Amino acid sequence: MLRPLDTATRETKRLDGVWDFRIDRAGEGRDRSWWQGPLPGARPMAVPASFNELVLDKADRDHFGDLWYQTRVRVPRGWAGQRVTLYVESATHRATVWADGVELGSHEGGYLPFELDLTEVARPGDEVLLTFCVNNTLSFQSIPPGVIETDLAGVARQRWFHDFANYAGIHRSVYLVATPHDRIDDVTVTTDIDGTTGVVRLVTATTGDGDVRVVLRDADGAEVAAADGRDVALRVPDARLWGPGHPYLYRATIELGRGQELVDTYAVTVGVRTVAVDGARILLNGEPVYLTGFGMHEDHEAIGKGHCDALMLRDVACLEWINANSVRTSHYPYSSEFMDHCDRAGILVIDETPAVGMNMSIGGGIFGTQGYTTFSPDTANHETQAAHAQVIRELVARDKNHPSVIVWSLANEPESETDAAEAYFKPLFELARELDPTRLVGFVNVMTARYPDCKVSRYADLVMINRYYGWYVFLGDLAVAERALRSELEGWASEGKPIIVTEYGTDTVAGLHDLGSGPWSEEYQTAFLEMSSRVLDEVDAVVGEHPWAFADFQTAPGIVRVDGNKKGLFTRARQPKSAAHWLRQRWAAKRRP
Ligand code: GCB
Repeated sequence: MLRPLDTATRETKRLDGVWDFRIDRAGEGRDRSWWQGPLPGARPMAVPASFNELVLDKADRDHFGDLWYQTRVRVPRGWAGQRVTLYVESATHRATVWADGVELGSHEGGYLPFELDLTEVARPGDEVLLTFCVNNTLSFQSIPPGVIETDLAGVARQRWFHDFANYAGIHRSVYLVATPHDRIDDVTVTTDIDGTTGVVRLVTATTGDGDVRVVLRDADGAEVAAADGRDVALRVPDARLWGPGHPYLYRATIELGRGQELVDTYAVTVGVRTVAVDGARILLNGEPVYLTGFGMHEDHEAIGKGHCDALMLRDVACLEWINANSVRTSHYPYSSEFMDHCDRAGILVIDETPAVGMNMSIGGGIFGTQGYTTFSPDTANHETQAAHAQVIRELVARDKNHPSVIVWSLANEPESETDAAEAYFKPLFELARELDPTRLVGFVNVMTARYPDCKVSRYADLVMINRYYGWYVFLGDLAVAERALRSELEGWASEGKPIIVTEYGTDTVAGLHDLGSGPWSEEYQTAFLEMSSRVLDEVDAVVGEHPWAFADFQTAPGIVRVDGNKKGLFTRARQPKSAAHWLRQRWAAKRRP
């Protein structure tokens, strides 16, 4: 499946805007076949956006179950004879779609795209009525997991275990796409470096026969290499490499032809770079790299997890201002626009699946048993593992051509100290490596599976750990926290793998100042970062630091969450807290050769 793109043989029409919407409080829409005509009782809803932020009634906002979306769209009349599809970038957490009452299909998983064929239904020049039934419930068989429980008052409630709001809706763009019936179906780019020559391998899958021609052009549009075939290795003498500070992008055009006829054409950007592990170092283009940056969230006031180019660029501007060279897409795949930007800007990405909250000793970021066993026939089981494998497949399929992606993160803070966890994760590591042998594979280890108790990290190419010494543990006692952090990092370092500390931080209320540097104050956040940074600098195996988090974000209500999680270095409105200025200086120094 290829992303929508306008080319000489392809056209796209973006369907974003105000759609009709209805929250199915009574769960009646499926029985009443709401896809068969105009949605009864509809109200307006923005696409893309999280519906939760645009409805003010609490019961609506917290609704779990079905959400109905509908729009009427005219299929361009010039599309006759083409294959017409609907490409949905994100419907959280699953959706079924109808066109003029005909069911097109369904997709499970809220953060990755899917494509449905509506060639048979769409009549070029006519309108078609599109109806989406989006469903936002979480269960132990979904990724991420959740459970519906009945409270003391007998009311059913959706519970989830991850520490961010369970925003839902159509979160990214929806496209109508016209492609030829015989077409380019998939393109896989991998790159290597041979002396000063870049080697770009391009594997093209097509439906229908024909000849494939690949042309690689530099950033000025000049042809630098070309070859014929479905599996070609292009050699680029004196290649300009891709990396932070020099995000040079080539562009490959792929043409499927028959004689003089151009059957289909598609294009992808190409960054020539290699990534490898050498002992306890990560090598980018053969040189050691040190990651500065954050785990983030797609999270903004009023639109929740809805994608917005302007807000994305504001995030990116903050990343540049603070001298970050990397991010982790905690805790789910981010929009393709964001991934494109990371390619353009030279930001390294740890690309994470939505597998977060698979640990029944933590809930919403807080340690404490959740009343379930993580891995069992009734909780995370074979079905969950199959859903997890599927998101890994879909993530790699979507993001495999982004030079910015250097690590696949299979999960955030799952249970990893038990035999059951090992049995669950081992095949997932094997799958990820089989799908993509060119990148590093890891997962993010939690504090309850400290060194040397973890049984999953042995399958990873690198160690990624979240540690809260000085916050959840040893709150307010940074001297003891420092000893504990050092001792644990030294333990992990003895494994001989590179370590990235993917989370460490303190909740910090912007504007709260304290001469005594007490917890929650801006002074404490800075003191905590000074302490942690001192330790990270002492341990050679540490090759990356991602303080938690980039910005404050919304969570479920909780007794340690005041209008959300406040561990941001930036506020939710993307203004720096004092510690951000300190970090900016530190990272400026790290950038110097
Ligand atoms: C974690 C989680 C993250 C939470 C954070 C916290 O370990 O990975 O999702 O938001 O802790 O602030 O508690």
